[in-house]
This record gives sequence, structure tokens and C-alpha cells, in this order.
Amino acid sequence: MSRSIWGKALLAGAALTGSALLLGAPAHAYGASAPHASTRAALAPVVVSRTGSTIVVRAGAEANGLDVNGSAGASLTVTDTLAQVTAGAGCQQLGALVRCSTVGVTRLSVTASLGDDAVRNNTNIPSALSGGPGRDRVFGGSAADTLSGGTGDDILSGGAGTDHINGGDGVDTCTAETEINCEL
Ligand SMILES: [Ca+2]
Ligand SMILES: [Ca+2]
Repeated sequence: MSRSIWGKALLAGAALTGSALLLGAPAHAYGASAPHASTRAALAPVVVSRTGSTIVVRAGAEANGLDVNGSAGASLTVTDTLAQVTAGAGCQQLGALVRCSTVGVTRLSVTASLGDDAVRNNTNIPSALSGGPGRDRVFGGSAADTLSGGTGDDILSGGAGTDHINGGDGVDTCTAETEINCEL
């Protein structure tokens, strides 16, 4: 493996670990070991799992086109138009998509990480959506959402509900009740 690939894998690992810490998820969830992390990322860029009352969607360094559909108290599905989606603990693999029960679920957490990502929460489940580095497009659902653009010029919109957006670095376009680091 070339040095540049290792560098990218390490960078992705660092970004994921940082995001996981911010979201309160276990830091060990993605592993800190570069060889294992890079192998897993190649096989399964997006992992969807349930931790207590939270559905966690964790993507890697690739560009993502993530859609979460469904509703509270029933079920949700996660698809990605640009990357493979894999079921983790508490969710089921159904071909190219992952389905999770949302009975008892009160929160959705999506970390898109590196890459120019699109993240859409098409549910009524409150969410924390992170675009990470890159030029991202992030859209909240009908409930209260917290959106983060990270570095890069991002477009973020909270949708219905009382939403909070932090555009991060770059020239960001925001639509929400509370906006921080939004230039447009
Ligand atoms: Ca990504
Ligand atoms: Ca919203």
C-alpha cells in the first residue's frame, strides 16, 4: 500500500474518531488501528447501527449520498447513492439498504466524514447531522435537528422544526432558526 493511501486512511480514522467523540459515541467503535480501519472502510464505507435509543450512521472518507427515510415509532431505512451501506448491531441488511426499527428511538446521528457529501434526514426523528470536511449538502427532517457543515463551502437547511446549524469554516449557506458560522 502506498504512503498516500495510508495517509488518507489515517486521516479518515482521525476524523471519524473526532466525530464519534463529539457525538458521544464510543471512540473505539471504528477502531484506531490503521490497517483494520482501512480494510473495513474499503468493504463497508457506511455502517448503520443502533446504540440505545439512537440510530447511528457512520460514513467514511468517500463521497456519500445518504438518505434516511421513515418515521419515529416504526422503522427507518438508510440508502447511499454513492457508497455501500452495511447493517451493524440492531439493524438489518435488506439488499442495498439497511433497515432499523425506530420503536424506542429518539435520535438519529449521521456522520458523513470526508468527501463532498449529501445527507438528507427525511424523517420526523430529531437528528444530529455532520457533513464533515468537503462541500456538503445537509438537510434536516421535520423535527428539531442540529446540522454541522465542517470545513468546505456547505449548503445546510434544517427543514421544519426548531433547528440549529453551525456552518463551520468556509462560505456556508444556511436556513435554520439558529445559525452559527453561516455566511449566506
Ligand atoms: Ca464521506
Ligand atoms: Ca428540522
